Amino acid sequence: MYDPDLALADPEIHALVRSEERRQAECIRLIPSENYASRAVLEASGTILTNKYSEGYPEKRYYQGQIYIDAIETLAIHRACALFGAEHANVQPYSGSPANLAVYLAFCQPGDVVMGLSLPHGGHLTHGWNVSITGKYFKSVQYSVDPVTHLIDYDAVRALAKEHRPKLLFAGATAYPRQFDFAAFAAIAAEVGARFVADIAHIAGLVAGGAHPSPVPYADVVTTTTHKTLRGPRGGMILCKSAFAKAIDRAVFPGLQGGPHNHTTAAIAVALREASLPAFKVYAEQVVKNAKAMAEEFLAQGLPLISGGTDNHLLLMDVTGCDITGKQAAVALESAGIVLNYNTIPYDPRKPFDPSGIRMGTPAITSRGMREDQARQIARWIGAVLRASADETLLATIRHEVVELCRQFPAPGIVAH
Ligand code: DSN
Repeated sequence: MYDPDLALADPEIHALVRSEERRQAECIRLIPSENYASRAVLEASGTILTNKYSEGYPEKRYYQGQIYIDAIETLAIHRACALFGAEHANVQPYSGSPANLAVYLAFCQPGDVVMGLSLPHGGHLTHGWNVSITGKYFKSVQYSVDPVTHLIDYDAVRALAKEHRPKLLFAGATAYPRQFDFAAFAAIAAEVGARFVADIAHIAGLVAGGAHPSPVPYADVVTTTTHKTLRGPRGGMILCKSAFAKAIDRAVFPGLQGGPHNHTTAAIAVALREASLPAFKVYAEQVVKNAKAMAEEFLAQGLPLISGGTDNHLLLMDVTGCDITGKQAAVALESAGIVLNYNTIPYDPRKPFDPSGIRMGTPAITSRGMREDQARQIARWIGAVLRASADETLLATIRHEVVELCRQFPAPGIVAH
């Protein structure tokens, strides 16, 4: 039987994967939702488990041949519950958006009122933003951050919730550099009879490692992706109280999805095991230390950070004071080997496709073993680029220094070729 490896079977795709591998190895990855999965996680997600269909749940499947798949999914569920102290876990959502959609399906009817942080203020599309199905099929009420402090104003959230009485109250963000007061959200949800949903996609690794308070004691449901700070494969997970287990499981399957991606489930199980080890706690704490070190360096350079700093893995900067837009900044920084994304800032006068801000985070550099000194150096490079983004010589010099730094800190999961 002819069964060649990728290099032989498809040289074009093989070459592109190798090039992407080199790019990931040789640039500084600051996109806060990205990370480097370990070799073990990558290996699990590249296995023959991809060949198997397994609609249903362990010991309740619609296809035969599940002896090992059941064992793998059961391990993943137990590890998720143990790591986060949850009563129930569903590890089948394909990613964060399907995980959130399953929560709507479990608890809402179309047209019900739901409430979340608005996208331009750092929320997520699936927390009810108008272009998302969650903003189209449900009556979405969006809360904002305070115009001066850029922090969530819990009194304002309470007032809005009392006015609109949502069925679901989401806490969670893609661009909020501060901690969430999950107890406050739970109290507001209880006052208005809402289910409290904490979407911890960005901070799951910090929660697992004890570097951010956990919502699990407070939230009815916790959703997350598995590939950001948690450092697993691309996937999703829902944690909930036992009382909601049946509703959540039925919403994921058969409500929303077909067969689970078993190779991903196995890789999630591996990542959850890794996250339970002492080294992961050190990593999670260092992610925050590195972000704070970057913030200090930016502030020392007079570069303004939204909310004045960070408590987590993420920083959001208004770059317009450097006479540059967010997009121009992101493009110039990529030329210098520093990859981040342009982002709206709260109350941004500019459009989302070329907003005022850049968003950056420290999970990936921390996974490479970089610490505060490297974080400060990266912040100095960013400052230099923002002040002279058209200086090709400067960009090339920094690019060279970035590659040197990256060589000193090999990325997990990437084999040198
Ligand atoms: N795309 C993710 C992020 O970058 O934050 C959110 O889903």
